[in-house]
Amino acid sequence: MPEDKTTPDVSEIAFSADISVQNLPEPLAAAATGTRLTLEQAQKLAETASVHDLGRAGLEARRTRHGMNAYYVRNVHLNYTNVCINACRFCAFSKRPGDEGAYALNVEEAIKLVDTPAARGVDEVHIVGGLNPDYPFSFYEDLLKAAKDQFPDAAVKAFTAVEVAHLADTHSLSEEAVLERLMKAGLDMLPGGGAEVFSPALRARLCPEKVSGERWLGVHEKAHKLGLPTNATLLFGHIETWADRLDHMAAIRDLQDKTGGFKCFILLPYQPANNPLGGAGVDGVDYLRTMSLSRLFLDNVPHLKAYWVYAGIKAAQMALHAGADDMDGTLIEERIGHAAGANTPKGLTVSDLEHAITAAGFTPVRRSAQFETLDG
Ligand code: V47
Ligand code: SF4
Repeated sequence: MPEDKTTPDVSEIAFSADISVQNLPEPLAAAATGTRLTLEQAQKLAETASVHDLGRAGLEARRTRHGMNAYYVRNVHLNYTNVCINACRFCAFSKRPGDEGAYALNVEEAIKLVDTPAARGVDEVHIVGGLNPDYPFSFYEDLLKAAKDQFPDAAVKAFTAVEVAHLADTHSLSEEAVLERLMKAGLDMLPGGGAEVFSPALRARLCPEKVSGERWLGVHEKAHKLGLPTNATLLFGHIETWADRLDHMAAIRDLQDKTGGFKCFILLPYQPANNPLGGAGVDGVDYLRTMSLSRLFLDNVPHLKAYWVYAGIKAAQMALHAGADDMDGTLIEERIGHAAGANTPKGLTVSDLEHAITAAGFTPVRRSAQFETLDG
């Protein structure tokens, strides 16, 4: 068969000498090769550096860590309830009790929802929900145990720091006690949701009922001390400034210096539909520049996720060239981003994901929830 010349070898283009760190202005060249950026330097880069320069530096920083690998996970998302006592202004997922479309699954119903042929053999079960005060504490333990029974080979990554704090408050327990009981029931990892943006002034406008950024960080610190790895997120592209984004990342970097417990940082581009906040959402160039700056600034967080559900598959492919090394997973049925207008599929097959990664010029690598490499 003659060689297909219509499809260029992306990896050769992407990694040619022209786009190496040579001739990058400082402090980008130094950051690309491992020198820590100060907040002031990062702010200046955010204001002045081009998407191309940031991208070259971000790509170099991700290549140093992960070479040509781009990770994905076979996973399933399970949202056990959308009933929530909070009303975050960006959220299109939550409902008040009794509202049309409000649901609160019991353990059997929740497990039935993910008992599908597509979910067989997943390596990660991601479970989150609204803050629903009607569940007894035993529900969370039973849900973890049932998820472990249903998916014995999978890691269970469940309950954001916001849910953990809610459980502590509503059941008069310390956050440590909540985490310890959940770990005993099968919790392997905390997801990174609920961090939003840490600025108190912004939280007062975006999510006034939500726990503070300080408390979110405190729950993650306690989890790390108990040996529970976690992820971190930033919701961006709404009303925040670059200074807000960087302050948020600085708080994550500081905690990571102390504990080393964060596995992955995930940029969540704001989805603007069906919520009271509205707005335009994130454009592609802003997404790529923010990805590169995250890779450079968060020098101590090993993985950076291009979450295809919120970014779109094409932007996520480009993000692999801007600093990201992970595409998240198959998901099967995502609800939070889709409620807010994400126009991506609700799930992808392994072959879709591997194709997206390969077409972008990278090597697909199947991983566990905690980023260990898995076979095939
Ligand atoms: O906690 C809510 C955010 C999060 C909107 O840890 C919104 O591996 C954008 O955290 N636009 C859920 N974001 C998603 C999440 C996540 C996803 C994949 C992997 C991991 C991980 C974590 O999405 C929520 C909230 O912070 N969110 N509404 C919105 N309109
Ligand atoms: Fe509730 Fe979470 Fe939605 Fe806020 S983002 S309203 S805490 S479900």
